[in-house]
Amino acid sequence: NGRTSDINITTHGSDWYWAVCALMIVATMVFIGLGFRKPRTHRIFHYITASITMVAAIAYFSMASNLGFTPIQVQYRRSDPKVSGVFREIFYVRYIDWVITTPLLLLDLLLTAGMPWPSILFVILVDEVMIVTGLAGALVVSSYKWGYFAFGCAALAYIVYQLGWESRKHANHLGTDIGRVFLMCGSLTTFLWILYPIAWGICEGGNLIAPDSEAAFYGVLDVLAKPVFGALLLFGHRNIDPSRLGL
Ligand code: RET
Repeated sequence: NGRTSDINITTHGSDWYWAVCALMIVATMVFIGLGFRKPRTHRIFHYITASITMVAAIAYFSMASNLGFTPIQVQYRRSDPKVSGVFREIFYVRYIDWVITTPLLLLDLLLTAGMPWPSILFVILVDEVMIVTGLAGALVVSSYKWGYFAFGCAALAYIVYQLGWESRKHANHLGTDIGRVFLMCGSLTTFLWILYPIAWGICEGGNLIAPDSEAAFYGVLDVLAKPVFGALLLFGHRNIDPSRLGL
């Protein structure tokens, strides 16, 4: 069945990944359907949000099928680098998902706050740095992986500052209704995004929990950060004209 590592998901992990995959497909269809009930000029947040769950559905299809991973040596000893050791299944496909979807999540939030394009582009660039350092760290065997992790955490700190301070103030200036959607979706995002490096630390980083537990941890986070976040965001936008955001 294509297994080439010692520590893998079981059928329980796979079933859970299938369930999340199905949920992402349903969410994508609902978000697109809701968009079609609006005039073309009012669909921007539906398109962005549906793209996020669409990409996630394919990532979850891959992981449920036990694809999109590479075996990475864990329990590595610098004193004896040739020791064959144990290999853990590391799903690099997560990072392909995140490198596409986290900029779209930030676009949802920063457009809601009416932020100027140069600010949006820089936050997105920092976000790409965060995801790529996370991938590099996950693939590195030695303890240098924690160096990459530290760069990623610094990038996340900048994103949290932009969401919690600059963008929140900007959203409040545009009106109390816009301020309220931003506060709700921005707070949810800040809270959830801080949990991702914790999951990474005990899965890809420290190999402290099994891949099935990893599936549960990241799966719950992704359901809250994508379909639940998207539903709240689109609901919050129901009475907001995009022209007020310069869109
Ligand atoms: C990594 C490891 C490096 C340090 C940090 C990370 C943060 C990742 C985040 C991911 C968010 C993903 C989302 C996916 C969509 O559902 C890459 C784990 C800080 C915040 C929201």
